[in-house]
Amino acid sequence: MKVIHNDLHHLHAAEFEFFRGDKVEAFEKSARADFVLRALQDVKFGEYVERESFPDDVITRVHSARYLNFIRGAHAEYLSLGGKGDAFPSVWSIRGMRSDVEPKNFAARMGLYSFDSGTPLTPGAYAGSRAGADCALTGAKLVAQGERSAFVLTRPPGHHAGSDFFGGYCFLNNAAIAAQYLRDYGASRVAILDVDYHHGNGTQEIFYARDDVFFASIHADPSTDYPFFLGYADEEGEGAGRGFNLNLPLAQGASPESWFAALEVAIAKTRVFKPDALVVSLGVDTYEGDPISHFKLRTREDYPRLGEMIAAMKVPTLFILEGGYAVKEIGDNVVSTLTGFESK
Ligand code: SP5
Ligand code: ZN
Repeated sequence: MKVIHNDLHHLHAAEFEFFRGDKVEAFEKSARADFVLRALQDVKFGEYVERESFPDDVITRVHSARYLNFIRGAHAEYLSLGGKGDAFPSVWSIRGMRSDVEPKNFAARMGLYSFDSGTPLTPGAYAGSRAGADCALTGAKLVAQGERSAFVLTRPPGHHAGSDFFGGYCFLNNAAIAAQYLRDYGASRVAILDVDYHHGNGTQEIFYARDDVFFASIHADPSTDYPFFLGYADEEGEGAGRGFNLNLPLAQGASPESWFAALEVAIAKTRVFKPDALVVSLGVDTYEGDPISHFKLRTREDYPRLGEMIAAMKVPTLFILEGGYAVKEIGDNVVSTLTGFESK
């Protein structure tokens, strides 16, 4: 399998995040990607392909130009205003307030373009994320040109970032950007399967009204888990997109058996859609030892089976790394999934 590694991911490295008002150690650590890389190398998995640079107009197929312009210059602007360290939002535009007008005030724009205070805007957040998007596009291009599969080893993750907002450790939605590229370069229908513990609210928002990109997600019940305000089973898409969004929320503590039963449903519905290409938002925060999540998937028993079940769809597949915060085990969980895929 081709592997595209984001060589610039370490430009984004937060020390702290906010959790319920407390400053806590950041969970989305730069070591995450290093452990995945080492685990791949330990078993000599994959052929490495260099990141190619793509122009901004590929990114603005998914993110608004207004948002991209903001996020590109946001940290420098923060510093120029006397800010120190990482920037965090503190005020948000909520229901009944304006989001069409972009305020002059920096804090106001931080709030306009975000939905939580747990996503530190570091000095390198944009550069690291933009390189990650290029890696996702490099992978999408390989798949569009006929590769059976590729793996994008990147961070920060992407699936919580929407058309014009960051959050959930995500700034640019790699999976959405890759899916759109596949649509623009040959695929008539693209499916996105999101197996991260958290609902991929950004991806859902981006494709909610569309019938050419099917989004299926297995995740913790939003009534108890982040991102809380999206991810319920009754969200089926809107307009032309009705029927092309599938949410399969599960209770905290869900067993591997119930998780795989949900995966069977997601895969069955994806097959009916007959995608020309598949993008997998591969979060391994479903792992039993994850420090912020509450599912129970196991390294040797479950992740290979996930890979095998995806392979059985026989659709060209692009895997993109999302969450997974058990830093020491993240590599084994990813390798187990990808080797499971390759075994079929
Ligand atoms: C991509 C991804 O997996 N994003 C997840 C964002 C989750 N943000 C909320 C984190 C809440 C941390 N809870 C800490 C509990 C420690 N006991
Ligand atoms: Zn997650």
